[in-house]
Amino acid sequence: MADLPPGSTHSRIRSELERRITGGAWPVGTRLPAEPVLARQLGVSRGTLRRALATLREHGLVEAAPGRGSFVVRTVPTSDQRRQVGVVVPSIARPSGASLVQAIEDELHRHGYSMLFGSSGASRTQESGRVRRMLENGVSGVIAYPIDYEPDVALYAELKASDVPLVFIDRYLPGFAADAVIPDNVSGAYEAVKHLADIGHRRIGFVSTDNLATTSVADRLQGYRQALEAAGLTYDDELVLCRIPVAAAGWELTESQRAENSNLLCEFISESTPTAVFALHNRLAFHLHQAVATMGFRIPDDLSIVAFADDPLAQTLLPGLTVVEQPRDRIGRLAAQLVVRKIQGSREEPARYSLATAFLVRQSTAPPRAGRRGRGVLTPPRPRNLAAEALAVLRANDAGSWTKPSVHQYPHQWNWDSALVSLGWASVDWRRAVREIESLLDAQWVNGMLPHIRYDPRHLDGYFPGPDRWPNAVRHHAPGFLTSGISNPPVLVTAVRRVAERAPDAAGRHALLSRTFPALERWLHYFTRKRQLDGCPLVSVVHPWETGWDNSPRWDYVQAAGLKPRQPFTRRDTEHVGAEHRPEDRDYDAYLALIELLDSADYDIRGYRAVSPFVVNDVFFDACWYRAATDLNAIAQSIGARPPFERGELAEFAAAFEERHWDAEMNCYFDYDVIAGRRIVVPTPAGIAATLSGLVPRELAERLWTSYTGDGPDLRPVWTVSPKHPAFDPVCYWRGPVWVHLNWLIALGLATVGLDDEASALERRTIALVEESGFSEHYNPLNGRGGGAPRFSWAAALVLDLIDRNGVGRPVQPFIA
Ligand code: 9WN
Repeated sequence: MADLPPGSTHSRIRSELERRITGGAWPVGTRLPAEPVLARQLGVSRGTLRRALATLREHGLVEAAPGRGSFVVRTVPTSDQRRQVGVVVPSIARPSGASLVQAIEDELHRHGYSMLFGSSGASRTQESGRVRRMLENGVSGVIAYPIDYEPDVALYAELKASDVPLVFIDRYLPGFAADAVIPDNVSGAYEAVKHLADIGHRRIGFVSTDNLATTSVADRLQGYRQALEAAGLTYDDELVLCRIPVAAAGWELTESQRAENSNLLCEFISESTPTAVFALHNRLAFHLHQAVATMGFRIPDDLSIVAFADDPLAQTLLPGLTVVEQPRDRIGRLAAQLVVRKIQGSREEPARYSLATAFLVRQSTAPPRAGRRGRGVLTPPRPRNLAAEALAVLRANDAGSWTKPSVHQYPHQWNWDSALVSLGWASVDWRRAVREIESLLDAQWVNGMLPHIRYDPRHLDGYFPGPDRWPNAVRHHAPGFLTSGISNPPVLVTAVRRVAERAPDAAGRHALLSRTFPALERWLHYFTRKRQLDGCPLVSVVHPWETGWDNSPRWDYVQAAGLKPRQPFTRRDTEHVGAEHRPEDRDYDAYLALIELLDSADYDIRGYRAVSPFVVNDVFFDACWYRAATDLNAIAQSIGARPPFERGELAEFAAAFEERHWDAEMNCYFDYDVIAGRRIVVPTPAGIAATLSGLVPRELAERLWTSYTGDGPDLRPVWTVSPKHPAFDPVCYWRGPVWVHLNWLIALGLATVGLDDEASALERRTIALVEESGFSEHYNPLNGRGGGAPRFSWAAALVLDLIDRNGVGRPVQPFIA
């Protein structure tokens, strides 16, 4: 006998026959076996079989032709006979969705209906695909939980036009007349925020996802505003964080989504200083709870949290969360009743049913602690966990084996950024630091050059200029890479030496040094062999981007020459960062024109020099090179290799450094314009960073430092242009702002010449600046405010390094040979 479904014998036989028909085993036109045969096959009496066949005839599936037997006439029962309702929600995997669907299914069943379920994911195509398939399958009505962002209004309009009963749950589509069953979001949020105000909170934050057009989100925001108003509090944009993508607010997050959330939330709490927060839902409350724990905050002592509860799971994870409870069961049941009523012919006008929520006060809310009310009083209640915040930044920017300087602004691997970032990784994950270094070396050119950008093919649209602007670069490196055609200050060698010092054991240290040594040697030799002109041993730098100090006034003379590139271009760098923080268009004209000249000369220094106005001996670059050479000699010694730079060669370099960079009249080190044969006399800390080389005597270094910092006794050090210089601009990039990595390098330089107190004071002030303003690309030296791209990797990495060395107070160890 066939394997029959459970139930009464007659209904089991009916289901089995129906399965054969709807499942395709008996297509339309099939003649059913004669009754005695079929009854025998199924192991039932002819009477039972007849009753089952009668039901199939009623449902229009089978017809009897007198004298010829029974035939299949259709494979899908007509909709009113099928008694099925389609239910589409974004995901059944969300616990909140599951309980709603459960309530709907129960209620439909009570009315003699079954449920056809579909999940729309977060996609409009999936949403309409699921609903259309349900209609094809003959559902008589639809209950829909529309997707976030842009639900398919046209699809729902079609349903209405074809008179398919439709009920929305959880949210509604503004301006679209259909039944909707929702929680009373406005009153629920109102009650929660009023509770916070009633117990004394004045700085109440709102933390939400970024789908503000979704009615449930908009309504909760409205309730928040109304409660503030009722409590006599002013709505303040600063206290509202609505930037978390819906996909990043669930339970199943990637490591980088988790880090990005944590970062955003920590930044919000430390910068906007709320004493209490209303969270859009309890998954966000959970993320917030975790994020503030990394800052050393306790709930509710340091921060009260209340959330709209749409997910029972959070209760088990966060015992004691004060919540607005959603009447999920009632929402599901009412939606099912409404759709059934409509299917059965009710002509009621569409209406919105807002079901009352319940407010449950548990342990996550308490009156604000004395001294924590209002801005200014609150620097975080207990020491901020700056290291955890820094690590969250690194994790958010982590691309696997290398780190983006900042997610949106710089989506590729940059040379000196990655080098310094490896120091941050070394303090938390040594192997990750090694990967950072090795991935950088992988892109080395055949001639030894280490490019300033290694492009990530997945993000070519995200940054200008891309590899197409360096067309001849492909001839110089291994296939499969995309790189720029210039290099960067060689701080990597120093970084490798420091990372090696942190190795967990001697074998690891030796392996790292001996693996990287040949590539580092080839790179430093590239500068002396392929970048020397006129017998001078100093490095000929060919592009402002190569110096890393792009629009420093040190290079203004090139931009003033009015260079224009041949190919037109569109800048992308001001899409995420204000134009006031960035170079000007004429700077970009010069940058692109220089690239064209360099690429046409196939990256040959002599060919380029013949056509370009820009070839410099950059004092900062040369200091980095000299330091790198001495560090590499020390590395060689430690692995038993021959030191690559002989005394004589170093002495010649040192003499040229003195001759070209020292300006006796101005008493400072400056850059040298190789084309014009003159010094570029612009006072910037590049002259102080000359100390990195180890070539500057202590007394002189002290004078340089005192004189430079003396220009701005009340400013935050180290401004990248003297405030006394006409080009000084406190917010524009390399024309005044403070940079964490530069401070770090200058502190290293000061320590190198023995100015330990100055070095550690600078490190302390650098940490204080980051504590004050977060991990920015750069900072205004007048007020400390962050500028440029946010959540910047080298700021985070070097703060980690400083903290790890207990650097607050202890200077970086210079260890120069
Ligand atoms: C061009 C990545 C880099 C830094 C540079 C900084 C800036 C790039 C740009 O960002 O330069 O290389 O597009 O502005 O000037 O020092 O390495 O952080």
